[in-house]
This record gives sequence, C-alpha cells and structure tokens, in this order.
Amino acid sequence: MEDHDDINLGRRNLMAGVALAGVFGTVLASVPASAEDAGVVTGPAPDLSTLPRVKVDLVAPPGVHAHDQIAVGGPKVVEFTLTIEEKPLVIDDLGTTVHAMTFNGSVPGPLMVVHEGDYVELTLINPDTNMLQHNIDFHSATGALGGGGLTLVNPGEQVKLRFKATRPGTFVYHCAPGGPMIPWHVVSGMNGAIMVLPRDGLNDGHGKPLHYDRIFYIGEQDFYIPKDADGNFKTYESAGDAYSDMLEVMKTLTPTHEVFNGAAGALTGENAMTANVGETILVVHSQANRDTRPHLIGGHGDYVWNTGKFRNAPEVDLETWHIPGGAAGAMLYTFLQPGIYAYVNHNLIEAVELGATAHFKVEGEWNDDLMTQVQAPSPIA
Ligand SMILES: [Cu+2]
Repeated sequence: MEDHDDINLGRRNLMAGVALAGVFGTVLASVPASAEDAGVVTGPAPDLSTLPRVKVDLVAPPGVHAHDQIAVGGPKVVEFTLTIEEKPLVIDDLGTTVHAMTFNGSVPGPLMVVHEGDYVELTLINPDTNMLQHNIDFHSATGALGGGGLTLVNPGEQVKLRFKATRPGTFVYHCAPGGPMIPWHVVSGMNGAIMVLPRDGLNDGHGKPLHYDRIFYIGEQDFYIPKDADGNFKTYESAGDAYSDMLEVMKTLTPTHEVFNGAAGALTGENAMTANVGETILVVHSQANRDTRPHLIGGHGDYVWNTGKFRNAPEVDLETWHIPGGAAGAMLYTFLQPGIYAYVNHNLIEAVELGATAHFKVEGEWNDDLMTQVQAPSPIA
C-alpha cells in the first residue's frame, strides 16, 4: 500500500507540473484540453464514406509494416493504433535502466507509412496502468499543435485523431503534453516517425523512379541519466522520482547515451540488419530532439533526403548527411559489397562511446574491382 501511495503522490505532482507549465503562457507550455480550446471550429465534415479503409498492424522498429511503394487506387483512410506504454528499459550493457515512455512499447515508436492524400486515423490509447498524461504531435499534420491539442489523454482514456497527409516526406511524431513535460517525454523515448510517400513512389528529382527492396527504421535517442556521487548511473523507483535529477542532466544538453532503437547494441551483432549485395535499402532515420549526422562506413548515401521531404530532389553520393533535431531523413543505398557495415552518427564519440552505432550484415559476392588487398600486412621491405 505504501508503494501505491507513493505512486499516486508521484502522479499528482506530475499533473501539477503540467498545470504549472501553463504559467509560462507560451503555446507550448500548455496544451488545450479540448477541440474548442484548441481553436478547432467544426466545419463541414469531409465525406469519407466512399473511401476505402485499411487497418494497419504496426511493426516494431527497425521493421516496417508491409506497404505499397506506389499507391494502388485513390486516397484511403488508413487506421493505426498506438498504445502508450510506460516501462523500464535497459539502455546499455551496464544494465542502466530508464523509465521509458513509449508508443507501442518500443523506442522509437513504429514507423507508419501512408501515401500523400491519404487520411491517417490514429487511435491513441493511454492504459490505466500508466501514470502520466500523454498526447501526440505529428509533424506531418496541419493545425492544433500537430494534433497535440486534440489528443491529450489521461491514464484510462483513448482518443481518435484524423488528419490528411498533404505533404510527402518522412516526419517525426512525438508526445508533447505541455511545458517541461515536452522535452522530458521526448527524451524518455516517446517519439517515432511517419513516412508519407508520393502516390507514384520515390524519384530522383529528374523523373527517374526509385524503389527499395528493404526498408529499415532507425530512431536515434538521446538519454540523460543522472549519476550518483561515485559516477554510477542512478536508478529510480519511478519516472516521477527521476524527474528532477534528469531535468538537471537535460539542461547540460550533454546526453549520457546516444543510441539507436532504444539501447546501445540494439542494432549490432546478433541484432544487425541484413541485406544482400545488389539490394537497395531505404533507411528512415529520425532524431526528435537533437541534430545528427548519419554515415554508412564502407558505403554511401546514393540518394539522400536529409530533411526527408520528397518534393525536394535527393542529394547523391553523400558520405555523411545532416538530420536536424526534430526531423526524420531518408537515404537510399544499393549494397555493392558483402560484409559488415557500421551505420553511425559520425560524431564518433557519440557513435562509439555513447552508443549511436548500428550494423548491416550484407551477403553476396565480393567485387575485387571495387576493392582488394594488394598486399597483406607483412614486414616492411
Ligand atoms: Cu508522453
């Protein structure tokens, strides 16, 4: 019972934090509680009854749900469900544990894929096993704080949001429940991405169609874990207990962990992503809070939309590209050699010391023309 009381106390304090945030008076400091408060004046509802409806089961990253690259037929209403899960998450091989806030249990949340002109209809569920209020801000949506103003749900509630996907590209979504809750929830893992494909698929900006054989979704996450007097990472009973210490680390702007898909090593070794020589991959890479600079060691960005927006022609042949914090980028690459490729944030301290490294394991025939070892290491002649 004592634990239970602590939990309730924590919840009250955190709710109070949300209310207090309104004092700052900025639009981000408090989220409207209703459609009316969000300034949504109900107009004539679009008649969507004639549109086909598709229900999509989302897949945990780096996987992506099955989808058509070129749209079949006209616009659809695409139904997704995200269930919010507050859960402990081990983020390194020291066993460092954060009280993560997640969409569907994974960091990042799953990648959603639709086509330009489709309607996204999202059911957001906040089960009563959670302690906090949450919502969702889609950078791909227009109005009401990206939907954040219409989706604030308490534990035990669900809400349904529909928006029209008018702009093609890869976009971040994240929780944004107001004031200091916004960065806290985002750096606790509560972010993901949506890809709005052009109806006729991707192209190189000069009319040449581009397609991919495999798609991977990488969400890069900065974590800010407090340390004790001996320099060891601290663990806490609950997210609420960790909040004030974590805020102090957050304000240094120096992450203790910078990882792909929720934990150092989540996409390396046994967990490496796989492909074959000759296959083309699309990597969607999001960072909801902080700039990053992906690099594929031993390969290139054949076509890169570094800010992820498909109406801009992709850059070609890149060695490293820049994704600004709060955006998702996309890169297309055809593997030409077998082997292990490291895909890193090319701040190499972040890659090696903080965790931002993934692996691709590629099978196929080695091309001696592209590279060969002319002489093995041997004594200097
Ligand atoms: Cu949240």
